[in-house]
Amino acid sequence: MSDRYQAPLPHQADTIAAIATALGEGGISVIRISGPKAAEVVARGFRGKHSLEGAATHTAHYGSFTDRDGKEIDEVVVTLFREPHSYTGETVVELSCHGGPFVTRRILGALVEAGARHADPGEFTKRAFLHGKLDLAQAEAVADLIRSQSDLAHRASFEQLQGKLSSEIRLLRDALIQIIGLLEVELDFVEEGLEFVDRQKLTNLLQEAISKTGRLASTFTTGKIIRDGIRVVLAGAPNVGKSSILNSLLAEERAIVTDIPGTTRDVIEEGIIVDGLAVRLIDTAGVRTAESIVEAEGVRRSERQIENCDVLLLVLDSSRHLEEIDLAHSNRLLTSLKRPEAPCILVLNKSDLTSRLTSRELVDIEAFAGLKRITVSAVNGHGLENLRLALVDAVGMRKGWSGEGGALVTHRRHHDALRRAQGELSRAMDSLVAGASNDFLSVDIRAALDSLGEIVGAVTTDDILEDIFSKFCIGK
Ligand SMILES: Nc1nc2c(ncn2[C@@H]2O[C@H](COP(=O)(O)OP(=O)(O)OP(=O)(O)O)[C@@H](O)[C@H]2O)c(=O)[nH]1
Ligand SMILES: [Mg+2]
Repeated sequence: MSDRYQAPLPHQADTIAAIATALGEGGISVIRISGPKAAEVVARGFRGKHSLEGAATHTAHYGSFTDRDGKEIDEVVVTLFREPHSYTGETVVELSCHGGPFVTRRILGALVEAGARHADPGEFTKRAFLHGKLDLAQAEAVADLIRSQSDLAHRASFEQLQGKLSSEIRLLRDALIQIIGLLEVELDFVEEGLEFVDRQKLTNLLQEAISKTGRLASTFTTGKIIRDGIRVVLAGAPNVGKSSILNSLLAEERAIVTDIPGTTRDVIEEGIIVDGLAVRLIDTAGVRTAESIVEAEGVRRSERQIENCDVLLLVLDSSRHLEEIDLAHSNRLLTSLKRPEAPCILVLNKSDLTSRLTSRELVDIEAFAGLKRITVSAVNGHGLENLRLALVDAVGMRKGWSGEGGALVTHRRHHDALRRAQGELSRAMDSLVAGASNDFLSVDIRAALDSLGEIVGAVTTDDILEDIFSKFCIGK
């Protein structure tokens, strides 16, 4: 089996260019050029002390950059990385100019006129993968690292970029290759009726591979939360103080608050960080029998948010008794929660006012049975810290994730491949127990080897690559 994906050879690739920094006004912008003619293409417009074409790798050169007619566009610094010692593995030039969109685009335009092609999204990283600079899991980590918004997400993506997941996959694949080796050696002697691989040893090796694969796949529960953060929906009857709680948690007056029921009509979403974890807070319209079309749409939107949230905060106003209508709302909200595993917390707001909503009243309500209760005041801040911690607790992340120990699976693609491999290995185990022949076993173990190979890109298809790299930004 070939162990590296054979794509159209990047050696025959053309030279690509793209703006690598975010487009906007800033100190500098960087344009990245990669390909066999990178130095040549840049040299057409570069006017410096020395010629770029003869320059050594890992050198920086100051000069000006001109358009095709020799008109100067800007002062630039170009850094040259000669093949294979670069991000992509090809010759790469990074051209820094003044950070304005107009100037940057003009230089990019001049580079294209000089023979470069506009890069596709993720094409630099794709080339890095095709040249073996990164494996596929590491390439995916590049996009995650760029997008990370919390300490944990950053650490998880950085570890993946450094190869922590890849090396665990490699160990697993090596173990499978060892088993296949044992089975195939024996196959050579089958005609002589020899069986010299101890079945018990084979069972143990296979069992170990199954457990390790399963254990790695199960880290996805944590990994998904770390990478994507948690979605927390604030829901409840009108006027209970949902928007006020959102504002207090954000420490800014983001949502409009009034004493008129039905103030919030659309969904408001903002992010905070709790214990290093990204939390998306979603404020919704108070659910009631919507009187106007606008409100009715707001209510529908709230319900849609609740359907796919990670934690539901059901807010009640503790300064008044529960009424029939509150119960009807709460029940309706709780039934919108399509994922029964998503935890729901009862938030008793307005604790600064005289409490009328007694525990007694709540205990009797069946729909609230077993729900965690937190008393807060959006006005004086009482209980808000508890609420913040309860969010992290609710998704099982109170102790956090230390980054120590084994690798973490943060992508559904990796998780699915691991589960597939686990299934294939379990099938092989069944065959082993049933006394099936070695080639029978080998087929399933090879399939598992391929499934694991998909994670790091040792086995892949153009479709998988297209799917992964098209999600990158241009210039990455
Ligand atoms: N005393 C007191 N008043 C509060 C508290 N939280 C909110 N309020 C008041 O309750 C009223 C409604 O607050 P909102 O935050 O707009 O309530 P909401 O649940 O978002 O209401 P809708 O958007 O209409 O569904 C406002 O007058 C707030 O000032 C609180 O903790 N204590
Ligand atoms: Mg509101």
